[in-house]
Amino acid sequence: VQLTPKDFSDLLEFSKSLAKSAGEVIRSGSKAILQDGAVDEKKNSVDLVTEWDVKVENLVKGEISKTYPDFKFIGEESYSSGDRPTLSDDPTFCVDPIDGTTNFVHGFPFACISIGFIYKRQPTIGVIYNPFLDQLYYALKGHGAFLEVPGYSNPLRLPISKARPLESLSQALLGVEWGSDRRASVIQKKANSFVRLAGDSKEVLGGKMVHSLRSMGSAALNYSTVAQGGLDSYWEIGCWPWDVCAGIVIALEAGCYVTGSKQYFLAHRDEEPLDLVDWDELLWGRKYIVIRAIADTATEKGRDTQRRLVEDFYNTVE
Ligand code: 2AM
Ligand code: CA
Ligand code: CA
Ligand code: CA
Repeated sequence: VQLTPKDFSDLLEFSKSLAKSAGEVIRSGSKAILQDGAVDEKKNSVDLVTEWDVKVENLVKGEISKTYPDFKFIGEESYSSGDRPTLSDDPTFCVDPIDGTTNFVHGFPFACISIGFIYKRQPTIGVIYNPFLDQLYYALKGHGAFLEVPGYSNPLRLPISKARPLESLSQALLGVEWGSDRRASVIQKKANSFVRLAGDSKEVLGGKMVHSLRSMGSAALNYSTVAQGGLDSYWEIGCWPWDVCAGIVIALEAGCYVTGSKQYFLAHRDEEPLDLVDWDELLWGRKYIVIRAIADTATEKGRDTQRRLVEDFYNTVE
């Protein structure tokens, strides 16, 4: 399928409006759930899924198949129920109906719908909508990343904050998550990494420590917050394509670096041509670092610093 620039801007508008209507459902679901508390435990007591995850996914999937009947669909709940298309050259939507289900269940206002669109294997459109804060993040490859937020009549271009150069991880406010795999051995390893990042261990970061760690409870919102400039980096193990697809586009368009699980494998919109990036690896590798680019990505020295930051990361975390 050959798509034109007009098709892409239509797809972006379609995805934004779909995210808004899905957001309405998420908000009414939250109201209902906080009143009568209907929650299923999926694999264990922390892997929650609600009837709303499924409802929202069905709504989104239905609207997509009405408007774009030939496009493929990857979604968390469809995947869970055995509908598992592999990545191909076909135009493909990649959707998490509710990212941050635990927050959604608790009424902690950081949950969102994440709609990614993949074209020729490459994440191309990203829309992330937090209906509790009415924040709509979106990006189309090659056209920048934006945030629509109450109080501003025009979309804000990301990053919002004038980035101070990040020269060491020790200057970072860093997003991390506990995840849903709570086997003691897994959590111990994560906690060790948190200690190495946040503590003054002599052997890492030259005895320095990151400014602090934050857990927002939503992978997609971690990505969009790094893109915005509110976090300097987000490190995660275990995410799925629907957690990161939209976020990857938004972060890249905001000038961030994104890495997959292969050491030092970096994607940045102004460096290696993005069609050389191993997108299967980036989407399915399950290990991610997204990091705000330092100010001078235009220079080789700046890019070296950037690589060193990522290297520091790999040397610090387990
Ligand atoms: P969910 O709310 O859609 O389940 C919380 O740590 C964040 O990680 C959420 O975005 C959550 O998505 C996502 N997540 C879910 N399962 C995960 C896993 N096994 N490993 C890492 N992150 C996961
Ligand atoms: Ca889930
Ligand atoms: Ca998710
Ligand atoms: Ca989800």
